[in-house]
Amino acid sequence: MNNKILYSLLYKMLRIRMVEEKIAELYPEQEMRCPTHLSIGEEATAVGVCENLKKEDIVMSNHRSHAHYLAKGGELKGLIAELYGKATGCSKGRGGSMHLIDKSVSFLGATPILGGTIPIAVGAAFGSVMQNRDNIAVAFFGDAAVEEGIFHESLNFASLKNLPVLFICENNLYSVQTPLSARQPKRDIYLLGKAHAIESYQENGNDIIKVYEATKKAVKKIKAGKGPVFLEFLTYRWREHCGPNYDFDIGYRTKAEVLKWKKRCPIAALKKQMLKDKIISNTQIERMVEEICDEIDEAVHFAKTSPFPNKSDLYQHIYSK
Ligand SMILES: Cc1ncc(C[n+]2csc(CCOP(=O)(O)OP(=O)(O)O)c2C)c(N)n1
Ligand SMILES: [Mg+2]
Repeated sequence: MNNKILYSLLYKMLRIRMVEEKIAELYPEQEMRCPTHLSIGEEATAVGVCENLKKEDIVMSNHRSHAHYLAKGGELKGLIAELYGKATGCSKGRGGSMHLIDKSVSFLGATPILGGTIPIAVGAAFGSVMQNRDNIAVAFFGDAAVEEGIFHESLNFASLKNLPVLFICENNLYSVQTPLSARQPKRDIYLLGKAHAIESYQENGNDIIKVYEATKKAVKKIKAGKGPVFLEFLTYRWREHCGPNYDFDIGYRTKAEVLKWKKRCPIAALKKQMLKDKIISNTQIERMVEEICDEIDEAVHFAKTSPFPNKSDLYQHIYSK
C-alpha cells in the first residue's frame, strides 16, 4: 500500500476519534440535546471502507453515524451544528446525531430504525442500474440489524438482481447491553450473506489495512457487475451504547474486556507501524493533531454561534427531494 494512502487512513481515523472525544467532552454541558452514539474504537471500518469509494458512491448509515458521515466526506461544521440542533446543521437542525445527511458527497443518510437503511441502499443500487449509472451503494449496519427481517429481504433481492451493493456489518459483539451470545445462535454472521448466495467474508475490523484491502477487492468485483458483496468486520465499542461515558461499572461487560479491546486500538496500531517503517515522524503526527484540533475548535464555535431554526420554518426540510 502506498504511503499516501496510509497517511490518509491515519489522518481520517484520528480526525474521527478527536471529533468524537470532543463531543464526549462537551456533551455534559447539555447544549447538545440529541442522543449520540459514539464510534470510538471502531474508526477503522468507516475509514477503511470509505477510502475505497468515489464521491458518487452512495452510503447509508445507522444510529452510530458520525464516523460514516465524516469518512464519506460529510462536512464537519454541518455535523457539529446538527448535534446542537442549529439551522446550519447538515439536516438543518431537524435530525440530530442519528439523522445525518450530506447529499453533496452521496451520504444519503442515517436513520436509527435498525435495519431500516439496508433496503434503502439496495433500492439506491437498483436505481443506479436502471439509470445506467456506475456508482455502488454501501449499507453500514451493526450485528443486531441482521436480526431484522428486512435484512434478509434486502440480501435476497440484491442477490437475485445482482445489484451493486456492498453490505458492511460492523460486529461489535453487543446490541445496547446484550451480548451476541444471548441473541443469536453460535455461527458467524458473514455466513448469512453466503446463505443468500452473496460472496461474503469476515475480517478483523480493527486492522485498517485488512479493512481497506477487503473492501478494495469487494468494490472491484461489484463495479465489474459481478453482484453484491457482504463483509463482516469484527470490532468493539469502547464507550456506553448511547452517550459519552464508559460503562463497565454497570455489569454487562467487564473492564478487563474493554481494556483488552483498547489494546487493539486501530489508530495506535497504524501509528506504531508507520513510525516503525519510518513513513511518518512524531513531529508530523503532532502537526496532524494540531491541525485537527484547530478544525474542531472552529466547527464547535460555528455550531455554538449559529442560530436555531426559525419557528416559522418548522415544516420545511422535513422531506428530502
Ligand atoms: C427496529 C428497532 N428496534 C430496536 C431499536 C432500539 N435500538 C437502537 S440501537 C440498538 C442496538 C443496535 O445494535 P447493533 O445493530 O449491533 O449496533 P451497535 O449499536 O452495536 O453499533 C437497538 C436495539 C431500534 N432503533 N430499531
Ligand atoms: Mg452491535
